[in-house]
Amino acid sequence: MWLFDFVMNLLFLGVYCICPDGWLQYSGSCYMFGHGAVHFTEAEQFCRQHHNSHLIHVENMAENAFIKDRLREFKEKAWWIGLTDELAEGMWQWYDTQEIANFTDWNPTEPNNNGPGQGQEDCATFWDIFDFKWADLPCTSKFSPVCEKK
Ligand SMILES: [Ca+2]
Ligand SMILES: [Ca+2]
Ligand SMILES: [Ca+2]
Repeated sequence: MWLFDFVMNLLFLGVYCICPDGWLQYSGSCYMFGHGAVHFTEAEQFCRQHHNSHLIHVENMAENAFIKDRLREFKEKAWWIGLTDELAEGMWQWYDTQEIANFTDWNPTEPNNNGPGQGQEDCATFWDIFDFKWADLPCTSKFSPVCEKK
């Protein structure tokens, strides 16, 4: 009986407790919401320093909806997504794998590469004014990171 409990505990830990303290688990990934406003590259750096994660790579509608629901609980106005067209204008690539984005959730007016008076916009965000649909904004803007660890 003792052995049975021991094995069950190991299984439980293995299945349910794979995320570090303070991280949120969803469908095979762990997420952490950074609450400091930093540039895009600093945001990616922040994630790498925290359990070697990356800025979020949104694979599908379910993951996107799950994260947007969480973001609505916070006061921050915009959050970095690990998606950029810095290498080639209009070609949106995931920062962790360089893959071209398949699923996206741009607001209908975005990406426009053209914020008022802000010049080029090469980095993607969840933006509260669009109910956290995505918008491109200048990579030098300061927002909070959403980190994802597989
Ligand atoms: Ca993901
Ligand atoms: Ca751009
Ligand atoms: Ca824009």
